[in-house]
Amino acid sequence: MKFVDETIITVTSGNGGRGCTSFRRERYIERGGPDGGDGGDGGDVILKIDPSKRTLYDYRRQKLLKAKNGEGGQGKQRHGKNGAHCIISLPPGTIVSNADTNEIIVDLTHTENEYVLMRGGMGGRGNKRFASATNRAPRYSQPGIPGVEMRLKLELKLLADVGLVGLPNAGKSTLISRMSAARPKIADYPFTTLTPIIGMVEPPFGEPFAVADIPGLVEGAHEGTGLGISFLKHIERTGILVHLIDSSQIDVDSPLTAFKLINNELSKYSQTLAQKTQIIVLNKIDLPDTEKKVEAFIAAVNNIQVLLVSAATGKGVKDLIKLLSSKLTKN
Ligand SMILES: Nc1nc2c(ncn2[C@@H]2O[C@H](COP(=O)(O)OP(=O)(O)OP(=O)(O)O)[C@@H](O)[C@H]2O)c(=O)[nH]1
Ligand SMILES: [Mg+2]
Repeated sequence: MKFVDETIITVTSGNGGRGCTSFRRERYIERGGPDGGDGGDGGDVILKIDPSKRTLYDYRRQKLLKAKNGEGGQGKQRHGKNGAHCIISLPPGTIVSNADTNEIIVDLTHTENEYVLMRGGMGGRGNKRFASATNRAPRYSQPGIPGVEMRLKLELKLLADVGLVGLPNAGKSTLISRMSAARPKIADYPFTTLTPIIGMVEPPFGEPFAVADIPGLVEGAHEGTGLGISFLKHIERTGILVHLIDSSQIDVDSPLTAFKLINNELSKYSQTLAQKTQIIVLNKIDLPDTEKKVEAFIAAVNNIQVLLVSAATGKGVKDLIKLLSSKLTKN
């Protein structure tokens, strides 16, 4: 199972500017020679790896990207300005192909951090360049060469940045549907989620990030009980785990039972998972009688930060998104 972010964009390199036809016109100088300058070159389309990017999100919105045209040449041999390049910053791992032929152009994991995809059109030559012994006053210059348009397919295998873990029914799928546009199945029976789902979360500031919702974990998950083990590997490479707990199910006499059970499964599966940054989130705080249970839990984990949310009403979810975003940026 892989999660793929994919989008198609259209890129265009800049047109070359026109060469200029012009003659020197100055007082006291009769029949001044040709002095038309060359047009500027059109801008290139350049692909660049930007390690701070994690998704192709920007290019879902902005699908037309164009380099600037070169400016025309002018009299007095003035060269037209070259057009600005169009620089497309992409996250590491992006595979770029020709959307019409599906041919892979470049895999941005295996390349230098900059790749010139298309050169801009060359500027045309001004008439000055055509002057020769036999034609001292050429009355022509070249037009610039037009830029080229191309449709590109961008593909990125997404690695989730955040993994949601918890018992079945904790509300993981409800939470991901609150945080992102993902619409997993939600129901009041355990094991509703059967395959991992990924959702893109857009924080108010900063880069979007990917959250993975996996099936609920149960005791013995590391040995394959429940849907268990095959899904834990999907969250092994995430930066952060959100450990979600149904606050209405907390037993005040032994508030950490569910929390410990899950952590035990994680550490039996792999130390990498066990040692990940974990954000503890108590869910369903909209339900009656959760206050005492929440208090008991907080007292039992002393000093560890605990967030309170209701995935159902959305309460606390913004704060969770902000916290995750800031932790990911620091990583
Ligand atoms: N009252 C209340 N109910 C919630 C909240 N979050 C989830 N639920 C309910 O809890 C039940 C389980 O929610 P899911 O999101 O399917 O739980 P899950 O953790 O994804 O469960 P599995 O996929 O089986 O592991 C559903 O009936 C949800 O409507 C909440 O904040 N408040
Ligand atoms: Mg679910």
